[in-house]
Amino acid sequence: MTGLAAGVLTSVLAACGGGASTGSGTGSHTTPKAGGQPGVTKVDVTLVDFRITLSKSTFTAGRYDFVAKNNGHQVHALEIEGPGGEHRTRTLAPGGSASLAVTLKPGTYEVYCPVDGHKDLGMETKITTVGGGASPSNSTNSGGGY
Ligand SMILES: [Cu+2]
Repeated sequence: MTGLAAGVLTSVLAACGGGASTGSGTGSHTTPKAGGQPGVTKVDVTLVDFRITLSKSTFTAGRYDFVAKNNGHQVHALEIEGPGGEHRTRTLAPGGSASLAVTLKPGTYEVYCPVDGHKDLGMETKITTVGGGASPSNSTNSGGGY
């Protein structure tokens, strides 16, 4: 008969040297690490008569630089409204552009043109921001017994 010494929880030497959370952190996009403004994602927003097109359709919470370009024949502007308030550019003449720095939080944002009537004509879209793909800070940490 062998005494099976199972279940002996010796103090596990977690030898993970300064690693962040392992696994599943990878999003589909590669964010260039080397750059001027870490963590800021640029999004191109094209305004035409009467439609808004974003260069990006999925958003995670974080900092963004929305660059609006008026490719239409009328004046347009960009407004982003949602958790945390609203942000808008100045009114842009045809051919004009402006950028808008926004920190997106998890939730739904309305993106539209605030110029009279344009929203009803179709210059409106929504984006949904999800909490960052980074795993939550505390995983199940069932270490010590009582
Ligand atoms: Cu407009």
